[in-house]
Amino acid sequence: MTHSAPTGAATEPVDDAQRSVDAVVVGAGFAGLYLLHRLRQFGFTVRVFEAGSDVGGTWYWNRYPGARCDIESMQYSYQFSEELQQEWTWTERFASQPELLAYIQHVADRFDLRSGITFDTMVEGARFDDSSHRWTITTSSGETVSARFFILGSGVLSTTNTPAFTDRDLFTGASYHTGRWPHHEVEFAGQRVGVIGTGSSAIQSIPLLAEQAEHLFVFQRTPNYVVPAMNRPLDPEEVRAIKADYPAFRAKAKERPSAFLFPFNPGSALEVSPEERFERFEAQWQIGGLPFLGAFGDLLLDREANRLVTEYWKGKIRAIVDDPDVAERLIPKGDIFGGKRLCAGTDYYETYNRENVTLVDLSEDGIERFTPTGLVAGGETFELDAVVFATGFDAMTGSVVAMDIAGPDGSTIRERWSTGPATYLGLAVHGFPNFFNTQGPGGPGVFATMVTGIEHQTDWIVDCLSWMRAKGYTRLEATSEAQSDWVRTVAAAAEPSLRSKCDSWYTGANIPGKHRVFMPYIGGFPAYVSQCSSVAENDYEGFVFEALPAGEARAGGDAPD
Ligand code: NA7
Repeated sequence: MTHSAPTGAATEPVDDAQRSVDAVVVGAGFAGLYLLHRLRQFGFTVRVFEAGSDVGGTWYWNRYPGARCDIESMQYSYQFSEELQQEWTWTERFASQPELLAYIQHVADRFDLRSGITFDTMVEGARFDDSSHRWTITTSSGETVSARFFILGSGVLSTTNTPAFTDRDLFTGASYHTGRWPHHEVEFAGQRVGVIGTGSSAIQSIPLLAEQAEHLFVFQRTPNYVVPAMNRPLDPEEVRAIKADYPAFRAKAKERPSAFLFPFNPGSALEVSPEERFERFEAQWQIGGLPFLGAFGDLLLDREANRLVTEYWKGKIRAIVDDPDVAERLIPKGDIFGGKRLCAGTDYYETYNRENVTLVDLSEDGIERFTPTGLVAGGETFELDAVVFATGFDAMTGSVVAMDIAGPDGSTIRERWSTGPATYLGLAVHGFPNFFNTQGPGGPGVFATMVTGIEHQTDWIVDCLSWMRAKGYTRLEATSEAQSDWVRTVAAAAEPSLRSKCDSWYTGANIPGKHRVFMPYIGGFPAYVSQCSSVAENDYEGFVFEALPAGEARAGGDAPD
């Protein structure tokens, strides 16, 4: 974790042309960068605002020890440029955060994207004006920009959640959030370290923190299901084989519901003998990571199938963890296997066999309060030098409602979504013209390989804008009916899945007071693509379009033809 990000770009004085553009984009992660590139390719003028000092999004902020992607690097990468995918060489099956960040920085440089990005600047508000069909966007630096279109690439997991623990501010030791990790090396040697949370971020960091700390206390409210990632260096032969026809490999992946190729058996776990079932689980276990869920097609659809995989998994954990009492505390009680995103770890359970690691069970009482030198939980006081909050994110909606985004009647998305997010295709929101969100609620999000989903949504948005420009339209808005239909489609897709029956960040259950609804569309990537295509082919059915009188504005704002 020695990589230090360069500052994204020098802040140039802003000229008039930059105060009025076709599109303002929020975020310079995978989504924002591709939006910028694609919009420029089609002749739209763009400003991107990014809170961080460099590109990278998730991979800029999440620098905690062990941070790594759980989707294979050959698939978790852009495919819009054959040259790019040929020239970049991934070194590991699952890329580490430094490698992912280096890749994103390479993309920004290769396609000259930094010149379109204003770093260290947050978009605070946006207001749509119906007389000009334009958004006025305000930023944390006090800048105001006018844009025909306002597009978010602000991230699914970017608004961190730090629970309001009693007296948290009294703690005088060091504290960190995994999602806002410092850019310098953090030293834990000789320290008593507490990690709060046992989600994916904690699971990746705990084994490495345990190696450094004098003693590591893991404060666990709910145990998670973790399978071994089986990460390894990539074999140059396997890379060569994929690169020999990368487009065909990508096309095959896009036929899968998750837009991700992995060994998958569509059969039922209930229709095979116990021996065959065990062998199948064992084979997928050895493959490692999320593909474990591909052992049978009904693991997340049928409670009995889910119980069987849980039993197999419990046997594994009990065999790894030496202390039977600790092992039982690490096993979720009654939760659906894979209901929360399955975690892929490396030496996670083995870490609990170390003498310097203590698992603290918060399931009964939670953390009572912080003190200047530690915290109190279960009536016991823990003296700590440092605390790592691995407490997750206000997922999917957090980064959207953090901004004051107001439609023509002054109402905000924050208000509209207080009873749950509603979108059309996950891309547009009724009442908010010329506004698009990427990877938000109602879209496939993390249920399809993120970068693939981003490319699809971006292409769709830019095609739509180009179509509007050709037709002379200056305003589009999703109809209330189309949005309601889509909300029903999203709910219907979620209904058969056991995932929709769980408390997780998918349902907003991790944030106190957040409206509970299963937010992503899990009907599968091919079904999503087909719905988006059919809308586009039918002249963007479900949207209404308007044009300002000729002379008042050209479609697409200031874009050249
Ligand atoms: P997660 O998966 O949301 O995990 C957050 C963890 O923090 C989880 O174990 C929570 O326990 C715990 N938590 C949250 N609030 C509290 C309080 N108040 N007290 C104790 N423990 C708490 O976030 P991650 O960053 O690990 O991963 C997010 C995604 O990033 C992941 O799914 C991958 O897609 C990548 P809980 O389960 O709520 O009881």
